[in-house]
Amino acid sequence: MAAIRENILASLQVRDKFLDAMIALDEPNSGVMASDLAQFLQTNNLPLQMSGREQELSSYDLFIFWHVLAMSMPLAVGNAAHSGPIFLPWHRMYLIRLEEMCQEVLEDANFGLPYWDWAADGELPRQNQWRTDLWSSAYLGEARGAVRSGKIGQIQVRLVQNPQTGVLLSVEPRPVIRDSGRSSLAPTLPSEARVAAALDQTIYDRQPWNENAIGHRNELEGWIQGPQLHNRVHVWIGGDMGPGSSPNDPAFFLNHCNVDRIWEEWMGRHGRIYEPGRNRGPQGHRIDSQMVAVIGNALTPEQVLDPSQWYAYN
Ligand SMILES: [Cu+2]
Repeated sequence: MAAIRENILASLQVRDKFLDAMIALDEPNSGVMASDLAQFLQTNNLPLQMSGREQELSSYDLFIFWHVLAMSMPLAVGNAAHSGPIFLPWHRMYLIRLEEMCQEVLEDANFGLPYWDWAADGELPRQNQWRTDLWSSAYLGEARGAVRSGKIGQIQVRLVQNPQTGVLLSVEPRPVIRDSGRSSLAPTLPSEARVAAALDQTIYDRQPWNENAIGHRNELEGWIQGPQLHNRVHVWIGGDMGPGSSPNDPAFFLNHCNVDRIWEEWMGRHGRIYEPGRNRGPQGHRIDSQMVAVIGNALTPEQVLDPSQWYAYN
């Protein structure tokens, strides 16, 4: 049976399960050491450097590693997970694998990741946007500063990407850090009108397939007059949501689940159509390109275009 993905504010049960799963996955008991990842990068000649303290990592940390790695793999257009058509399918695969891991630790095969409908909060007055229930100890904890309250207060950050050098650092475990609503680039959350504009786009993606392309993917990723939508939520939260290690903040998954939900809505309206197809468009972004995977089998955009075998949105 497929999982149902719900609004995190709509179900206390889903909220609790999500937070419990985050904590459980963050236990540093994966059997993988920081030096194992550094070794893996070297052996496979991958374009990512890693340094810092030796420590055992959590399963959660492997998702951080995966995201940073994909982001560090440049393609003719964007990278293996961003700034091109692959952005939406790659993050869909990534969330599917996280959802599966949550289901395992929760022993609940029907658990679905929750989403955060950020555009609803984007309609609030600016000063209220970072003071909603979501940023309380019952949900995600503090909107600003070190997150020490509630269940997310237990989450430890161990892998951080240096935004200047791109190096992935294994650091002394510390809390998640946020700086919500203080960025001059994104003083407010995305608006409903902006989501509607992304849904109105009739083309999924098109040439030049990058941050300048006119289409649904680029509207939703948020480069057009950016930061908008997905990008804007990263910038608005700030702190750990900034660099490539942004999945360190569980808010990352709520953001991306909402992004994926909007993409689903778009496909419901315009058809399950992905561009570019086979043998055309930039390498690594095609419908039959194998996406970069650290956990689970590498899938293609074509294989995730219809997610109904895994989940549906409520
Ligand atoms: Cu990403």
